[in-house]
Amino acid sequence: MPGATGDDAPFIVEAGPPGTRFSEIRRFSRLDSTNRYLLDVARRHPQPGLVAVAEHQSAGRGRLGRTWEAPLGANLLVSVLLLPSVPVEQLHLCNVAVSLAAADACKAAAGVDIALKWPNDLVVGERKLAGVLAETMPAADRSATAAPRVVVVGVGVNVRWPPPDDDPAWASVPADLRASATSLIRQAQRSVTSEEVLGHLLTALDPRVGALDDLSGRVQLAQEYRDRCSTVGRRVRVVLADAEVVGDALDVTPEGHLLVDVGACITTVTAGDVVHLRREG
Ligand code: BT5
Repeated sequence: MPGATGDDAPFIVEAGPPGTRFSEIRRFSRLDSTNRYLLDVARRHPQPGLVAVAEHQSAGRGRLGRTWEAPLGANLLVSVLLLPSVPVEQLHLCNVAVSLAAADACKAAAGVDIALKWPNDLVVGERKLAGVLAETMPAADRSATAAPRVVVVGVGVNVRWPPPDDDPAWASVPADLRASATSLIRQAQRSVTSEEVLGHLLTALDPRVGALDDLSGRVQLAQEYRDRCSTVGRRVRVVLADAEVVGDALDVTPEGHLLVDVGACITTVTAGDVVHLRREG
């Protein structure tokens, strides 16, 4: 069914997996950012479980003003609109729920084992296969009493790009991503579609979104993240806004912060980029 909202590009409406809360998927061929789109929609009508998918994003968002790259039609670019009853200090669990579901989807659709790298990467070895970005509405756009709050979580999963080395499209991959990124087609060596990954992702996400709303569910999500987080137990370099620290990553707190033993003390890292250093010996 075709649809449109205001100035945005036209979209096709599809149903999500039966029995899940994701009853409406809006599929765009081109959009600036699926996260931006759902945040705008939420200002007018916060419809929990609404999903936006784009074949191409002209301004795909990463963290800290960075961009997310994907050529037209090659990868899964999807965002979901959530209205979780989560204490503000645990909002990072929305990111966790989507990360775990995306990892499960990569396994189910392509047989690829994924690890979670703190804070928001899905990796195979040290290569990034997907990135997750959770955003809330700016305070000015929220009513003071509005609860639960709108959270939009977007994930970019590299399905067919970066391509295998012998594919002519390899030339289109920026030099930094050649060294740091991977995709399902590179890891699985077999064909897999974004639609398959999306179906598995939404199916795996549905119970985890339910888990966000109660205490025991949140404890379970945090534990599952710690169990699958490849950063815990590693020697790491953490790049902060204005400094770097090197140490041993000990754990992730219930608030989603990384505890790093830097020798003289244990530092709590709330935001930053992590480099896994080589194991010694
Ligand atoms: C992220 O940011 O990893 C979050 C990415 C979220 C993208 C999704 S797509 C659907 C939804 N709508 C949006 O607008 N965004 C979300 P960050 O940790 O800041 O990583 C960004 C960095 O990853 C870039 O600066 C590049 O170095 C690298 N990068 C960009 N594209 C990549 C790709 N396809 N694969 C691997 N690395 C990539």
